[in-house]
Amino acid sequence: MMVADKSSGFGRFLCMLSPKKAAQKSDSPTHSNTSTPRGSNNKSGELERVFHYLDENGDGKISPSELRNGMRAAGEDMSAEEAAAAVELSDSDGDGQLSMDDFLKLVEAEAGEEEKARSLRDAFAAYEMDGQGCITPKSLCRTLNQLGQSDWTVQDCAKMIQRYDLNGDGVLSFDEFQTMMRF
Ligand SMILES: [Ca+2]
Ligand SMILES: [Ca+2]
Ligand SMILES: [Ca+2]
Repeated sequence: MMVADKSSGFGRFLCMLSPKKAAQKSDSPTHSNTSTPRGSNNKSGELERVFHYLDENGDGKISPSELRNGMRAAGEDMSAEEAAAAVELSDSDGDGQLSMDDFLKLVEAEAGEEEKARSLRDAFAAYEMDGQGCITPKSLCRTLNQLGQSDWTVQDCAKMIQRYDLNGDGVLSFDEFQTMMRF
């Protein structure tokens, strides 16, 4: 739970920082003369800018305190311990700092998680009982039928839900759905 909260905070931070805020640092008065082709390495170029933005002392690495300062500038409070943990997570060579590669890995992992969470939410919304915030046997059955799985009965769906219904209320919450999708 704590890890998830932290990572979503970091994702928000990346959204706030990149690419517009980072772009503001390069002081071009007009946007029109930056006619760089929007090629395939556009995204990693943006991330490089974010990296250099975070790297305050310019040593090519992001220390936990630099990460923390960057987060604070973006309006995210992060404790020294959290910053150290976030760095440690992607620190491949164990020097306690993020190299460019480490940073790209961290961002990629973050983007992957966000993407996964988004598609899970979409999937959940498709199966969810309208306005109830949960998947019921009826709503699951209805959606499966719509998807062409017409041999699924409400009883089948109830059984299916039972297997992943951790709190036993007969319906799937998003958390339970998430657990189910891991298998
Ligand atoms: Ca640095
Ligand atoms: Ca490192
Ligand atoms: Ca439940």
